[in-house]
Amino acid sequence: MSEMERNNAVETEYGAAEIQVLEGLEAVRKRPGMYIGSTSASGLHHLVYEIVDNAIDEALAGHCTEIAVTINKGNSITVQDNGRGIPVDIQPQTGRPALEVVFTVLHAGGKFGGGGYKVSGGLHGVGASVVNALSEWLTVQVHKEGKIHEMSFSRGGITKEIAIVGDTDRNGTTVTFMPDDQMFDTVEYDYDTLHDRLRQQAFLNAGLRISITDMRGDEPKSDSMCYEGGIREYVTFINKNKTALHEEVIYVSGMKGDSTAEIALQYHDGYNETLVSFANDIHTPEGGMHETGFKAALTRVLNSYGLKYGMIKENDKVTGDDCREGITAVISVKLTEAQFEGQTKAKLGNAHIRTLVDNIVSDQLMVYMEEHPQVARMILDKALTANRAREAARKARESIRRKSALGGAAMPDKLRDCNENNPELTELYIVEGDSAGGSATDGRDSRFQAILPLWGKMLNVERVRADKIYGNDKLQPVIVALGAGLGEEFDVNKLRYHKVIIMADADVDGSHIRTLLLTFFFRYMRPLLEQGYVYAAVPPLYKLTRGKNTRVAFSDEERDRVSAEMRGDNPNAKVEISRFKGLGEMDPSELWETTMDPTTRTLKQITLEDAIRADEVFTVLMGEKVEPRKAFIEEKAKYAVNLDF
Ligand code: 28F
Repeated sequence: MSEMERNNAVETEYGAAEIQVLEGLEAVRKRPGMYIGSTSASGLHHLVYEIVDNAIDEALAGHCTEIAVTINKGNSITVQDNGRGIPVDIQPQTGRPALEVVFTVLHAGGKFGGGGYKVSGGLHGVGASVVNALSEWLTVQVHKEGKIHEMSFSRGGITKEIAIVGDTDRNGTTVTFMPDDQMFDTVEYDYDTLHDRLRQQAFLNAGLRISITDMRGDEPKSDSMCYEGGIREYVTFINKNKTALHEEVIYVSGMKGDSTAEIALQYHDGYNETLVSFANDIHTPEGGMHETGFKAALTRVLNSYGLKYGMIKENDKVTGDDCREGITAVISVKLTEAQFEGQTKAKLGNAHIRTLVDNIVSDQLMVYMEEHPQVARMILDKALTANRAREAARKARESIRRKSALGGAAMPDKLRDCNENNPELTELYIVEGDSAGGSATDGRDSRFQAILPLWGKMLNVERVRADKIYGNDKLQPVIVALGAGLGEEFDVNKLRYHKVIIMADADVDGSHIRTLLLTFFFRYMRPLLEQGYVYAAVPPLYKLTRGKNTRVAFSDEERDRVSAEMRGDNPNAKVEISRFKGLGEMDPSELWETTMDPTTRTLKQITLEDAIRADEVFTVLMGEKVEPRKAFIEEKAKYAVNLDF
């Protein structure tokens, strides 16, 4: 081959590879949801998690001890690790620097596109190209073997080839990217969202230090997290505002083949079950085989311990729910080729993990209980009490059921129902206060919109047993109107409305009601949230009037923009601006036009994460412990309205 021929060959080959790369990343830009779940705030935050995950993989490989995340002014993100640095040498397969390949070649098996999932440790660089494709610009710096290597991209394309830009005495990788505002609904990062998720990753990777800094405000905000105790400390953290029944967190762990499992748990004096599970550091809110194995073993161990020491009789066993009343448990498993199933691909399907977790808990929890008889007795007492309460609750439910069977359609008095019967077409507005309820009833489209007004302070769900909640006069109408029961009997197929819309003012009281309802749904009707049936109505904040012309605005920015629009070319025109003090102040037609008309309203879908946050807020605000409540209120008082979801 002549030199020219060789050059041509190389050029064609390189051209083909380049085209493939562009096609790959173009696919990401065409259908971003396939790769990052959505283009809403959740997808935006996902970009950070993808980059951080790669740094965590380097930590799992044993080469990185610190990861620092910075939200820069202008909303770009920097992630830095002190690992080995992504290799920069030419890869024989591609003829390109490994660093370039990591950021430009789409790796097979996207998280959300089905197919395989990455396995922790070993698949470095997965997702980096996706982040690159969705960034207006991205720069990566690698400190390695004394040199700083740098490369830059824009929307997936190379803007600066790899080059040495300086000397260094450390190793590591730093990635800075600006999310592409052409791809996302919003490009504003939320500190608390990133902070929560990074803290979770710090708990799951014992000893790894993860820090977060927000440089956007006048004062930088930051936190540095490192937990030597790993998931044990996670349990302590979840229970921090609860009263634990035993001081020490119980911890068991084991491995088989390539798989490992660890479980930490502690009981508290409340009645709710908090089970948080992960597979390969990925949260599995839908549960799966690891949770199934845990539950089965826990129930078996408590019953056999109880039988052995005469606390339980053969025909009087405690149920799984009894055993989990007031438990906080974190389960973390690691395995190769994790199968994620279910509606949101958040349920672990690998059956051998059930056996692994079951065996670990059966063996080690039994030993623990034998060695700690006082703790064991306390747990057994708790399960036995739960068992008696459950029996009482069942009887109470049956009596209510009988009453409603006799009374015919036993819908709540306050409910203004709609005409349509098909739940797929109907909406229930849960409205704060009687006067707003009146406006909503007059303003609604009664063909498909039902109104349920709630008023006054609701009960403290945290400290009340399930049987009490059922009979509560504030929540009972919600339960009855939704028609799907609650707790272990909740059946989403019986739901009478497929949109459950919470409509409350944008003030502290409104935020309170939202928090209560979300906490209630989270604890007693979780599938409602998991399957996306719950929404918050978004009422406007301002009304603008110029002559006969009126408009509304949902934020200060919109108010200013609309006001300018209404003035048009006439700088002297007077636009009157008034603030809506509350929903009750709007007349029915205003409420319909701004907040209820499906063609013009804004609804905010409530996620499980929103509800988990509400549950935390609720625990602190309503819990028995006075100190954390005081601290919380002092810290958050200035943000009271931000408690909105
Ligand atoms: C801020 C984000 O992405 N850190 C990373 C490494 C280290 C290696 C690696 C990454 C090589 C060719 C795949 C180094 N030395 N932080 C990060 N640190 N990727 S990503 O290798 C990637 C492979 O393609 C690394 C030896 N082996 C691996």
